[in-house]
Amino acid sequence: MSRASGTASSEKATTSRDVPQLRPRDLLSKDDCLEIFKQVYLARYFDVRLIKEKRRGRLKGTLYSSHNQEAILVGALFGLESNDWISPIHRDMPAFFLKDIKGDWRRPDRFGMSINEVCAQVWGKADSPGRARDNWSHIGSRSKHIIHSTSMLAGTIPVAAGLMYADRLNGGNAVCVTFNGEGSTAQGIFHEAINYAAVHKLSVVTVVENNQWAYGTPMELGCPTSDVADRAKGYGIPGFIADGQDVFDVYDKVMMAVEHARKGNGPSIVECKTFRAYGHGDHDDDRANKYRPQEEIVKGRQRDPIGVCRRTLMALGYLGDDAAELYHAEGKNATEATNEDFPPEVVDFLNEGIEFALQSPLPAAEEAGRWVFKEDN
Ligand SMILES: Cc1ncc(C[n+]2csc(CCOP(=O)(O)OP(=O)(O)O)c2C)c(N)n1
Ligand SMILES: [Mg+2]
Repeated sequence: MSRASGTASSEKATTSRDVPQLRPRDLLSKDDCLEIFKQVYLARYFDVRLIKEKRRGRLKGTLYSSHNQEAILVGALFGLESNDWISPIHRDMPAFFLKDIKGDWRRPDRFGMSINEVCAQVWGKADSPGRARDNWSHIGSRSKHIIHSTSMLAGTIPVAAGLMYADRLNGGNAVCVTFNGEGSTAQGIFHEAINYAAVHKLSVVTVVENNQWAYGTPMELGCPTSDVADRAKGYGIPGFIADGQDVFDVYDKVMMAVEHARKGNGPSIVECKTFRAYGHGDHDDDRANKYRPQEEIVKGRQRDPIGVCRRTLMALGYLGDDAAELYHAEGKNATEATNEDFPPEVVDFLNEGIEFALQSPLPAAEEAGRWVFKEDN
């Protein structure tokens, strides 16, 4: 497969377990499917809006865009049980609020972070989960079942393995979905952790967001096989390949992996083929336009996850022509998209989070020395 194509067909799954006749998506209701569509818009709007906020001078820090990769986050998270665990990393910022979001985005008791918490974190404010010690994805929450993200690529997979071992010993039946880039699959800890999980049949689903680039390194210089999922054979576990532009294909493959784990059969790898829309971070945008051929960028972004999802819903009869034409975010960058290109509830939801972050104070200076040593509170 060419690097820029960013697609994969269901038939290419390298697992011995074929796609069942009744796919997991076939059990989704019309409301579920429309909710999934709205969540894809939400993840896109988060990205577009933060880029705009930074350009307007209202936000500092590096942005790691998940533009063009939203279907992976939404598709992988939608079918999880509330108390399942996840471990997002730098390119998965929306995952922190998409977890357990279901149909009620503002439910206070859900197992995911609120949009207020996530925005306060992005803005580095006192009300952020990380209490402004760091910004972006360096957060986690034991109570919300989100493993703390660190910069060490693949570093959360062994944590997930340990966690799932503990969960089993405690009589639980949770699954942990870890998110990783294809670059992280070259790390020693990736192999060690998945091997351990395979030997002990731990419920760890390793989602690999194969966006073809690890910073400035193309896939073929970091991975000797064209499909990361092929590595699963070496651990004796299933390796699924999903079309990362198609939220329903991601949903199917992740749910098959989750089901496999839930039955006590252990871990899987789910490789989602996609393409990184921008630079590694926004500091890298200009360079990425030089080290990646223009044709590759155009091709890799051709199948916008919003458009792929829209067409599926139209084919199912869940979206009529008028409804399908309402919002035009598809294919647009932050410079081109406006609020009118997104459903109003998506815009309102993020507005609330941003307002909260802007009014949240900067942390007090004394905060810096707290929690270095054990404290009572
Ligand atoms: C162990 C380790 N080595 C190197 C880095 C530096 N680094 C940060 S992100 C990155 C590229 C990651 O690429 P990939 O895993 O494909 O994820 P993507 O950014 O494409 O989503 C690198 C090399 C790191 N954070 N950790
Ligand atoms: Mg990558």
